[in-house]
Amino acid sequence: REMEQALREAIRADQLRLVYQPRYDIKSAQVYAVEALVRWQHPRLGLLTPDQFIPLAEETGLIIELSDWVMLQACRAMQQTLPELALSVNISASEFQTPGLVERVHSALEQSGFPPSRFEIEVTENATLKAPDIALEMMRQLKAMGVRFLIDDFGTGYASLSYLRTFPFDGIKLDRSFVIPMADSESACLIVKNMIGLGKAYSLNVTAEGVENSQQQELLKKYECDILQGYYIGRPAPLEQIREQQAPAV
Ligand code: G
Ligand code: G
Ligand code: MN
Ligand code: NA
Repeated sequence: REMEQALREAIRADQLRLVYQPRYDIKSAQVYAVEALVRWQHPRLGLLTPDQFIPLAEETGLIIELSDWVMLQACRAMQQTLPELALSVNISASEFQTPGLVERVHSALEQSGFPPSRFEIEVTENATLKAPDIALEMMRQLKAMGVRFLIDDFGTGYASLSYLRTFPFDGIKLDRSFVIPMADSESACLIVKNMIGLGKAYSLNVTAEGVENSQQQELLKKYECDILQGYYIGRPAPLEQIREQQAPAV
């Protein structure tokens, strides 16, 4: 419980940090959006990654405060630094099914002046399992504001295909475990090609995660993937660094 108290304080004492990873649009040949990823600059333990504290935040309910901080911070920083790009944030499955998310998102957007039409929420396939009615109603309300929803880590969860019809998702992000083996496996290529086709058949925007080299990039272009994300495109970094990379080369 010591860690719980420490996390509670971290949120208030400004120990959380955000890094951002670019998402590159193939058609326009430009970075289209960034994904915000949280870190904890712990005074004794150093920089902690989400897997070291998000589970605790979920168990203790602190995830609500943490997410509010992430959403407001990311929206404000984007408005100041890269106002032309879209922004995606991760919302935990447990949080997705709690009432109040609509108001909380609305509040972050309003306080920062960030346009809802450039705001995207990433959730895993399991996010609607426990309370599908709450999830569906919440999605409808946020979509009416212009917010978009993406399925994160697509292909690794419990979703059936009917799921894609039931919930009004706008896009899928193919999990990197499918993308990484593409360079040396024909069957991996065939699977990714068909996952992209499946996404298209449901009119979903398709992001490939884990793009680590030019081979994967070329194949994904050939398969008409929409958006690329991964170390080859850009590593998660502070927003100022992303902006510098965005500047035209001279
Ligand atoms: O940031 P990293 O590259 O280590 O991401 C690890 C995991 O942590 C990813 O699955 C990502 O979805 C999750 N994650 C990153 N930032 C947040 C956040 O702000 N909220 C939640 N709920 N999960 C996050
Ligand atoms: O689950 P989510 O997609 O939100 O996870 C984001 C995580 O993926 C972060 O931990 C980030 O550092 C990591 N990541 C981003 N790009 C790559 C990549 O090209 N290869 C690998 N192995 N991990 C990546
Ligand atoms: Mn994500
Ligand atoms: Na992912």
